[in-house]
Amino acid sequence: MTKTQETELSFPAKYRLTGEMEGCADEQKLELFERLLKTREFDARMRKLFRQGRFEGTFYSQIGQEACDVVIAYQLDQQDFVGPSHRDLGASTGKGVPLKNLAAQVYNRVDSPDGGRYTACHYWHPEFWVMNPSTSIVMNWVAATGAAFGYKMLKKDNVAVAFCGDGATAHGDFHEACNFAGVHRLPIVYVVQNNLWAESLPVALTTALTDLSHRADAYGFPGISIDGNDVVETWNATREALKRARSGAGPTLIEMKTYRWHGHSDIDPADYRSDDEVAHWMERDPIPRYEQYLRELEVLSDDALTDVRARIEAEIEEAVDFAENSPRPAPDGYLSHVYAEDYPGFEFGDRNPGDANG
Ligand SMILES: Cc1ncc(C[n+]2csc(CCOP(=O)(O)OP(=O)(O)O)c2C)c(N)n1
Ligand SMILES: [Mg+2]
Repeated sequence: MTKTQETELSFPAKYRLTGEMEGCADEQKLELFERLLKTREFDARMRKLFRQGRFEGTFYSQIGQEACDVVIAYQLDQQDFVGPSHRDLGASTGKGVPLKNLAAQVYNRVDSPDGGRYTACHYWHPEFWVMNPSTSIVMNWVAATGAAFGYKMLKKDNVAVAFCGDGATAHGDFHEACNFAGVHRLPIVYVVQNNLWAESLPVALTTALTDLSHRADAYGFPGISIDGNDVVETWNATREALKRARSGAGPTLIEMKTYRWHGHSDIDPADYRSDDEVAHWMERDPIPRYEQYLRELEVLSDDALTDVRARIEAEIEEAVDFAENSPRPAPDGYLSHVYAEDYPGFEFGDRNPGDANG
């Protein structure tokens, strides 16, 4: 595993991207590339900062899987609901959440949308309609399904998108959410990121299925399996599923085959995997494949790439600075957002438990 985080254009010819990205203008193709690269670079920077001891806890790297959530999130309207899980930085960056809010979340500082209360990488932002991921995995599917039900009852043409991993598909909440969405033909797209592992548990011990898209068969809506490291295929499949949801035709489940390059979180050396397996997936890195595709289309030039990299670098610097200068949450704020009213036996003092930052 000697490859650096930098994207490299050398990859086997069989992974070259071809075909049209339906309904995607050149400016959108380029903006999507910028969001993908920004997600990669921000993640790589946070991993370095964690190793330098600049923030506590851990970090859940998404490197290798970015296309799975950036591509669909990029296509959403502001008021479409997003239910991310613990490895879904791209669900926020794809939708345009500023990096400074995300950095403050990683650092657990008061300027994070959660006021510094939650665990690392549980990225969210209320103004962008990205929900706070749930600690109990795949609860976000139940919440996103509820949001989709709300959109339907209110006759809005918004959609919801929920993300999870392969391991989460064995959990009861996954099945209850799918069942309800199938019965009510809800406007929702479910994305399963099959990265072959749930912590150290291989997918073969989670399910006897080869393609997790077959999970949808039990709930009466379509399921498809795609290469989640192929931006073109991911764009077309998610675009179609979003169209289907918005038109009232109901849910779609998309299994995206992908891989996380690093451990479950950054305290996991991931020595349960073989070097060959990791190398095999690094060759299928989604970002250089897409970069090459854009170069062949003459949508991306060397000069444009220099500008993109400079903008990303500046936003990351600003975000790190913002997080490092944001205060830690005050200790006496720990009970805020827990009780609607003062609870007998607890002393809130003059602090209003409803205050955002305690
Ligand atoms: C209900 C529940 N069980 C266990 C955990 C601990 N846990 C957090 S992430 C995770 C692995 C999830 O694997 P997967 O769904 O494949 O997602 P990935 O981490 O691979 O992205 C586990 C076991 C949890 N948070 N919630
Ligand atoms: Mg997994």
